[in-house]
Amino acid sequence: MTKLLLRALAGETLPTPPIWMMRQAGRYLPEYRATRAKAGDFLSLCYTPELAAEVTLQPLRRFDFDAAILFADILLLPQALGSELWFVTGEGPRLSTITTRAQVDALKPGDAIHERLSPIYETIRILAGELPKETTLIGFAGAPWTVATYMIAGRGTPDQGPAHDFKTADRAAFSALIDRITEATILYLSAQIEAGAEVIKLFDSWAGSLRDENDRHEFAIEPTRRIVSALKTRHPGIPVIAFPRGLGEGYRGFAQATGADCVALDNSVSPDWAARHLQCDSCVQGNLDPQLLITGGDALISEAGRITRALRNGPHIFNLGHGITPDADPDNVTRMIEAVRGA
Ligand code: 1CP
Repeated sequence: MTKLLLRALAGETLPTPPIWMMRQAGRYLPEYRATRAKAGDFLSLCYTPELAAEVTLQPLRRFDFDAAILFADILLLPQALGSELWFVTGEGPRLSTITTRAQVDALKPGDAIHERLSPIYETIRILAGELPKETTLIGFAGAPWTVATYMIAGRGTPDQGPAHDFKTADRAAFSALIDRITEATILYLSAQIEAGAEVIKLFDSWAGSLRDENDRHEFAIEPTRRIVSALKTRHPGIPVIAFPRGLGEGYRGFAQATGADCVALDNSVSPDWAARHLQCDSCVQGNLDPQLLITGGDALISEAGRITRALRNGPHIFNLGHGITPDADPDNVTRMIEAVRGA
């Protein structure tokens, strides 16, 4: 196995960690903005395979990354299940809301998703043919809890309040929604792997708001475990990176409980803590504060070096604690990579 990212995910400790960045294809790159303008809007960009493949490849032409992440969005799956989805310029995504059991039951069956999502599989096929041989292709989906928060509220919410309210008002209906998303996610990710994705990442961006232990077990850990287990049964050896953002101490044991090969860290936990408590169980990815790619300077160099050194005695993938922001300076990405490789 020669690809560095796959070696780290298999548990190997490497002299320098593989590097990629969350949202590495995005608005901080002028070439991304140009291609998005050509597509017309964000969803057309996601659903036009040639253009989605083009923006996936753009950051690799500038930066020496070890991985490419499919360009798509976690909200395409709800759309394929029957939610309406649109983007409001300057504000973000909007979906039709789910507030009743009848609406959960009216969602399309999991195997109906492929019709709408087939352009995503085509993007992956294009990428699999075009990526340099040392670059790993990452496919992804949202984890069921995070996807459910958007399907229920119809938008991003600061405290995921509407999803918590639905869970309290009708736990059976809420569980049914989580099950529907879980089943569809398994089919979606299997199709991504069949098209050529070599690693899967599950984004549970709002896992941290599941503060009750039973809720966390039932709606963050268990759906992730089911997805990982089903993917590994269908596609033995497929590595999975889990990103249960905001779990803090709860990151401990997450890889073992879910079967994930790697946990991705936000920037709320320290790399020294992660080296002590997480690297014994799995590979660790993260956790540079994306703010440092705006501000740059010595703080960026020293923090990138500190993370790299703290995690050097176990399997590690260098990444950010969350996505790079539109106001980041691309030159700071180059400096970050140099700092990691020189640490
Ligand atoms: O204007 C634009 O060009 C749209 C900005 C944008 C981009 C570049 C959105 C809208 N999605 C994406 C791409 C995207 N989203 C990727 C592509 C691969 C890459 O990383 O380069 C990925 C993996 C995602 C995942 C995603 N979408 C998450 C999970 C990760 C995270 O950021 O926490 C979430 C929560 C979304 C929903 C979403 N899509 C877009 C926005 C602005 C949001 C957040 C909405 C909100 O919470 O209010």
